[in-house]
Amino acid sequence: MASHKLYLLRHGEGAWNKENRFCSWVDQKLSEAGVQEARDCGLLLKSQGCQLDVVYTSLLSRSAQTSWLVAEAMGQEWVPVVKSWRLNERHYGSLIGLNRAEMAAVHGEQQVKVWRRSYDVAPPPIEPSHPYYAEIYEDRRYGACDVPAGALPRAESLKQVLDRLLPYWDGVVAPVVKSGRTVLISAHGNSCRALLKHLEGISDEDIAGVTLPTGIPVLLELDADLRPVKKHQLLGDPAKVQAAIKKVEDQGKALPNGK
Ligand code: DG2
Repeated sequence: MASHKLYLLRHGEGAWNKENRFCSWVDQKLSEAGVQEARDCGLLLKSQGCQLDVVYTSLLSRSAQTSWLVAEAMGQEWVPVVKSWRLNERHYGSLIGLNRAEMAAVHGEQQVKVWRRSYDVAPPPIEPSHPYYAEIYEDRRYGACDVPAGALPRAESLKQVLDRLLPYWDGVVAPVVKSGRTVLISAHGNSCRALLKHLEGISDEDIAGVTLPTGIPVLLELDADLRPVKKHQLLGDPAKVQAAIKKVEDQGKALPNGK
């Protein structure tokens, strides 16, 4: 029997989601549409009677901003929000800032799919000469992490995301869920996919087929030992959810204008 509800959420559309660029650890804000997605998500959760106790987010503005907008739309602004780099998006290494469709035109759609959705292949690491290297590693938010700055990732596979996320899940979030409190994790496409893979025991192969669109909440119903009692559900109008999934999948296609 389900005793715990856990909500996972990929933030609303960010400025670089809109431009179809790998955003990853670059701190882009929500687009106008992303702000609306976050508000709509809050209204949807409110209409379902969701009462949050704690929200966890990454250190990236787009997930934090989403958590505020969701809580505001729910009339639950008082709910504590806790942040960790361990919920950050997957580190896309040297791909950061590049346009997916242009990458598909140059390297092929299959290669882009491997970079985006394979479980254990990491993209090439970011080098100090990369245009966004200094912006990421000189940012003071990463000076106060539970690992030294030099140990932060330079590129990650989904497996490596799970490896750095699991201690946070096991040590911080899971005990709160087990205690009966309702948790929202407002994070990113791949940090949510990694956690979903772990909680549902999704195989290395099958996780490639799991796509999480922006602003669509994912409900997981868990038993007392935090084992899922049924498959996760993407909440909201099914046609809208399917269209949003297709949009994310199509981002890796080699369109001439990269849009
Ligand atoms: C996207 C994920 O992460 O990109 O880093 O650009 O969830 O922060 O928008 P998010 C990014 P894909 O894995 O879908 O290519």
